Amino acid sequence: MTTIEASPAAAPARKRSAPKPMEETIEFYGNVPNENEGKHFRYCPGCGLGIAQSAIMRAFERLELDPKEIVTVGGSGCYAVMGSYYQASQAHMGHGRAAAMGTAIKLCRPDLTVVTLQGDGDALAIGAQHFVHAARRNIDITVIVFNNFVYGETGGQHGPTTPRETITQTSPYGMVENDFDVVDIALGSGAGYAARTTVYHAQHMVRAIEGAIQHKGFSVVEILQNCHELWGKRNGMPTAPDMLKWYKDNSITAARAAKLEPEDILGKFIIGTWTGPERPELGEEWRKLVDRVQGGEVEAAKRGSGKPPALA
Ligand SMILES: Cc1ncc(C[n+]2csc(CCOP(=O)(O)OP(=O)(O)O)c2C)c(N)n1
Ligand code: SF4
Ligand SMILES: [Mg+2]
Repeated sequence: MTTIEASPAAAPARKRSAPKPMEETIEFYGNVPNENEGKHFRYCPGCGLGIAQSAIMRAFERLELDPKEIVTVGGSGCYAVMGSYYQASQAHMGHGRAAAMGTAIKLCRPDLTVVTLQGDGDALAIGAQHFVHAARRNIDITVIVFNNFVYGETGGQHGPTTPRETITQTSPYGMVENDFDVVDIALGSGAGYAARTTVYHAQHMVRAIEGAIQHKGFSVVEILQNCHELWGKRNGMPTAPDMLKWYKDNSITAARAAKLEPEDILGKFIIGTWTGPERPELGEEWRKLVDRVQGGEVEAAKRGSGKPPALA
């Protein structure tokens, strides 16, 4: 993976209080939608989505968010049920549309914390345009991308993040296409904060999500998440522990990567957080515009200033 140059960000300041026992966190932020849901968890045993789901709850807790102030917006994929496991409002969108719905919710209710839950296929194939335009507009939402390298829910077809030469249901002789770098796309489209982490690095994942939610503006967290069932089994890692060990052995921090030669970081997962330049946030700009228009500037605006614009 290559990540374009941006300022590596410091991890957000940690709270000094000890973490609460996980049972308390689940009690406060978790939810069992109905009796049947409670009896079986929807993910395959060992799926990395469970670890990611817990990390998101931990980040909510560290930020002391009230569940009533959180909205998750889910796309279509194995993670689509995740929103229903939280004590928070949720919207379940058509495939790829979560960033668009998140934008709408945040514009109407700037007081809410909006977090989209999306897959690599959802966010970067069918939903790619919504992703890049939400970044360009710099709406204050957090997009979480569960990157398992495939379309899991539909059987493990290749997608835009499938690594070259790997085997999927639809690339049985090896993937010949190049893959997207989620962090590069986010920063290149205008995100002010982007992070990459893995389900092996649970504490790092919590801090990356925490930093993203704290960031005022569009933020993205790419979570490398094991789908041992549909990707791992086809690529020599048939179990969840196999894949977690693979993340452990092949991840290096952005700070370390910066000191290495390009050939030494080939094929490695560079984990860390990056920040882009500060840009105006869409919701604030809209509210300023509404104030101006309601304040009687309409006619003056129509006439224009008569001068060429000073481009920002
Ligand atoms: C408009 C539309 N096209 C196709 C589908 C079928 N579909 C459901 S989930 C999915 C892929 C999901 O992949 P990803 O977002 O990576 O999530 P994963 O299942 O891997 O967690 C597809 C193509 C759909 N639900 N809606
Ligand atoms: S198919 Fe893969 S991503 Fe989907 S629940 Fe199973 S292990 Fe997880
Ligand atoms: Mg996927």
